[in-house]
Amino acid sequence: MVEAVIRHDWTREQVAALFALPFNELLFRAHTVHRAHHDPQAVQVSTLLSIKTGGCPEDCGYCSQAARYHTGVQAQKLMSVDAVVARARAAKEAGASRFCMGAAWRSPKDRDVAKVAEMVSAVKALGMETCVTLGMLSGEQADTLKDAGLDYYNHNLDTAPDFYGEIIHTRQYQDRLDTLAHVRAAGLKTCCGGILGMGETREQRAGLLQTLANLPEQPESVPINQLIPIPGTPLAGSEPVDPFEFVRTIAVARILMPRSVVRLSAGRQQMDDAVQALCFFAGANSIFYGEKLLTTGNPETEHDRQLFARLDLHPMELHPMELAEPAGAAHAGFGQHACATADAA
Ligand code: SAM
Ligand code: DTB
Ligand code: SF4
Repeated sequence: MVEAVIRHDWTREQVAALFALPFNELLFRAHTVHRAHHDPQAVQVSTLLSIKTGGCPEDCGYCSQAARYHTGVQAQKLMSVDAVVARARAAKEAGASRFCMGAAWRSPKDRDVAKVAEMVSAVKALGMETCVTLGMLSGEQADTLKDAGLDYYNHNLDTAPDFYGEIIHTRQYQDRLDTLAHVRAAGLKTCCGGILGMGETREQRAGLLQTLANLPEQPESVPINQLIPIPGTPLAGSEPVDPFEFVRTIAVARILMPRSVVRLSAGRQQMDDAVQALCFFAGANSIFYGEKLLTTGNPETEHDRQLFARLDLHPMELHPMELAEPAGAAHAGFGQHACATADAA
C-alpha cells in the first residue's frame, strides 16, 4: 500500500467536498488511509487528570472551569507531585500508556512550570508517555518542559478561525497558533484538535480540520471532542451534533492527517458503542480511559475493556524508546491482546 502524501495546502472547498461524499464512500476512503498508516486494531490509551482545577480567568464558552460561569466546579490549587504520581501509577496499572495532566490556567507562571516539570519527570520515570495542557506557553517554558522529558503538549484550536470569536473573547486564534509554534520549536510533539457541537456549521468544521492539516507540521495527536454541555456556561443549551456528522468529521480528519493519531476524546460517555465503533473504523485510534476527564465523566473502565474485547481492539504499544519496562506491562488492565492477535494470524 502506497503511503499518502502529507499535504499542507488543503482548501476549505476541498475539505468540504470530502464531508459531502456519500457516507459509505467517505468511510471507505478514510479506512483505506487508516490501514495504510496504522494498525486498525490498535488504539492508543491515555488517562487524563486535572492537576489544577477551576478558577480560570478565560471565558471559553464551553468550559466548566471558567471562574466567571456558575458551573458548580470547586476550584482546587495545584496538586502535589506525590499525589499526581500516585494517580499516574494507578492509571498505568489500569492499562494506560500515556498520562495527560491538565491545568485551568490562561498561561502558567514560571514557578508553576517548574512544579509541572517535576511531575513530568516523575511520571516519565514510571515508563509512561507524558502530556500536559497548561494554556498559553512562552518559548522558554516549552523548553523547560521538553528538558523535563515531556512528550506532548495539548493546545487545541477548538474551532475554525471564523467561528472562534463567537466562543472565546479573552484571547485570539493567533495566540493559540503562537503557543503551538513555541511547542514545535522546543521539539515537543503537538496534541491539537477541537470541539464539535458548539453551533458551528459543517463548513466551519471543515475550516477547523483544514487549519489543523495546514499547520507547518501536522499535530501528532488530534483530539476530536464532542461538546459536553455544562450547565451555567453560554453553550449549555447547544444542539447536539448528529452522530453521523461526528463520524464524518473523524473520517475527514483521518484523510487529511494520515499519520496523526486521532483521538475520540470528550463525549464518549454520551456516545453509543456502535457510534464509537464507526469512529474507530473511520480512523479514530486513541481514547481517554478512566472514569473522569477533567471535571466531567468518562465511560467506566470495565465498559471500555469490554468494548475493546467486543471490537477486537488492543492498546497501542509504546514506541520501544518510551518503555522503561517490558512491553505488555503497560497493558495490564486489557488482558493478553498480543496472544489473541497472534492466534488470529
Ligand atoms: N486551560 C488550558 C487550555 O484551555 O488550553 C487547558 C485545559 S482545557 C480544559 C483543554 C481542552 O478541553 C479545551 O481546549 C477544549 O477543547 C476541551 N474542553 C473543555 N471543556 C470541554 C467541554 N465541555 N466539552 C468538550 N471539550 C471540552
Ligand atoms: C482535549 O482535547 N480534551 C481533553 C484534553 N484535551 C485536556 C479535555 C476534555 C475536557 C472535557 C470537559 C471536562 O471534563 O471538564
Ligand atoms: Fe480556562 Fe482552558 Fe477552560 Fe478556557 S478551556 S476557561 S483556558 S481552563
